[in-house]
Amino acid sequence: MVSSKGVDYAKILTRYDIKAQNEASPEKIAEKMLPKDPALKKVAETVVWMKFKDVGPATTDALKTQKPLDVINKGLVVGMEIVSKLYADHIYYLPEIMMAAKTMEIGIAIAEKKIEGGRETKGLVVMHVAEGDPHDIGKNIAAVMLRSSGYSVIDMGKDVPVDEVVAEVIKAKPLMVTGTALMTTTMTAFPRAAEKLKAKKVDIPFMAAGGAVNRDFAESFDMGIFSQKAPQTPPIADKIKAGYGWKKIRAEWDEITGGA
Ligand code: B12
Repeated sequence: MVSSKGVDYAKILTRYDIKAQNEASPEKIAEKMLPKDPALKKVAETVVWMKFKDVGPATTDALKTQKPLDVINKGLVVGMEIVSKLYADHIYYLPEIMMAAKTMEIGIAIAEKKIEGGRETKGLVVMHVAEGDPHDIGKNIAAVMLRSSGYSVIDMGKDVPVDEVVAEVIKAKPLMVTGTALMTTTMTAFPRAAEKLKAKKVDIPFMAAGGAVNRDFAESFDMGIFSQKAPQTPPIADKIKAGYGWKKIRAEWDEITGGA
């Protein structure tokens, strides 16, 4: 009879994914991604550790030495990126994501008030999250970026039916329309909306964004252009304001955005 005595099961049945997770503490993961600047680091940390009460003072402090947009992009948003990584590694779950997002929003509201200019609008952008999709955190960040760069935004919110998007674009006549989809089941709303707009002779760039979308998909339908990260949106909008159509944006996408 075969005996199992003396067998070291750790050498036979090793779950390398679990082993890696156990070795990586959230503090170690965060440390690698946190900003180097001490004030921005403090801001990002309040998001990572969901410190509602500390985010205000940390943001106000950072604003003494950093530009408001840097406090948002290099502090608060970096904190949220770390939270997304912790979620992907199964260290954080949805409650932490929601609390971190709330913390980030408190900080954004403070930093946003310090952004100068933007009184005279450069143009109008209609933004929405795809029909059936509740994920609006990324869209809200992109809206802040656009507003702070001097654009007016009509924010239609989340889970917006295709026909409502079409009606709003026809009524408001924006420079461009943006759509966010984080679910593979909802991103198909964009080509449907673009098709309906085309039928009404509307020919403006339709920016498809959000985790479910990639450049190939965004450029697979007429009018579709891609933006991967919220801060890429203002430079694209500036080109549209300068007269670029969706075909030219696609052709010069790498130069405009500095690559993905
Ligand atoms: C938070 C969250 C939720 C929250 C959303 C709260 C909210 N108000 O947004 C809640 C709890 C409601 C939720 C629900 C669901 N969720 Co969810 N959720 C997430 C989670 C964990 C984080 C998303 C997030 O906010 N990230 C942080 C932000 C900052 O990142 P972001 O949105 O990607 O935005 C960045 C870019 O994409 C881009 N961007 C985004 N929008 C825009 C717009 C413009 C114009 C530009 C330029 C850029 C841009 O810029 C941002 C930063 O630079 C993701 C997992 C993940 N890792 O993505 C799952 C995830 C998106 N959810 C998922 C699912 C399946 C669901 C549910 C169906 C779960 C369920 N079974 O019930 C439900 C939806 C039910 C429904 N139909 O109503 C899946 C989608 C899978 C898929 N491929 O289809 C994911 C990927 C989780 C997973 N791995 O399975 N969810």
